[in-house]
Amino acid sequence: MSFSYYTPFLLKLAFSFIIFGLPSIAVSQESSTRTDVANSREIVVDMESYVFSPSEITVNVGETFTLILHNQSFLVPHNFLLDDPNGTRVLDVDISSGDSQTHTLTLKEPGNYPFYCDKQLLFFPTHREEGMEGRLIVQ
Ligand SMILES: [Cu+2]
Repeated sequence: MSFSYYTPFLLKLAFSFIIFGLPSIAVSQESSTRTDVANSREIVVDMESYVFSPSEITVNVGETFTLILHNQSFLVPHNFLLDDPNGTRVLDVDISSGDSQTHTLTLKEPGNYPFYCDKQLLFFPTHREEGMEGRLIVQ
């Protein structure tokens, strides 16, 4: 392992500081109501560079479920963009590194809902292009 092995990562790290600054204590935006959360199925989604796990989630039409989105990255901010089968944005959540957010949803239209992270650092590919995408199947 030479220094050059780490160079791309160190460059990204340096750019991260320049673009995003040091990780701040994020103000978490909880959009869900507590009564919904108490009764809904919880689905944990881990966000890393550059993958969602799980990357495929299946829910039932009309089911109320809660997404618990964890950004596991040490420095990299991610987002969780969810579109409906027609391409209309359903959820747009920014999650800074180490943070997590909870969102409760009820989807009434069956189909495939793609989700992805479109963050991008300068000229690097978007996180989605790096493989950070998945799909929510409503059946
Ligand atoms: Cu990302």
